[in-house]
Amino acid sequence: MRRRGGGRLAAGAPLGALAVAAAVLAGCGPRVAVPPPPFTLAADSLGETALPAVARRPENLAKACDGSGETRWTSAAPIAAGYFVELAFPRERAVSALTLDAAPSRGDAPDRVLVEVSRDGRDWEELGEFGPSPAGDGKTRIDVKPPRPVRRIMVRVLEPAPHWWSIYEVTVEYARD
Ligand SMILES: [Ca+2]
Repeated sequence: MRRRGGGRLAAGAPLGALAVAAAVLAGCGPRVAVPPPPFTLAADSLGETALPAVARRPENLAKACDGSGETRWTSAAPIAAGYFVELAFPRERAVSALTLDAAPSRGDAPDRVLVEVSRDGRDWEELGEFGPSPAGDGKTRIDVKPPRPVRRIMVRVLEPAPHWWSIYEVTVEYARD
């Protein structure tokens, strides 16, 4: 399904605001493991929901991709529908999967997220809805089937929850380079 503008809950983020957020998180990409400099975590308010994820402690978002499974970004507040994180790749990458790891705080994963991908930040394709692993390990794995080239990935919470949202690490898997 393709359409213009990202999100069932909100329109796509303005690029200017995205650039500001990306600048704040500029140190994130190069520290993200192997294969080399894959992405920068970015995010900003889409304006239609009261509390996007990065409105909560954006200064800690880089901890979601600092290579340490012991440091985290967390909302430090109950999850609200519309919270999101966005991955912005410096160039198009063929992504096959990503995992949001909340393992050390297993309850801190959203019950359901809507995932969308885009090659240009304007046209978005809905991958579907995903939830935490049934194994109860605190990991939310998002398979991209079939793998496809993307520059942006939006993960948006669909339902509120009484607990926090924590991401210790984002891991991206690539089909090819
Ligand atoms: Ca971390």
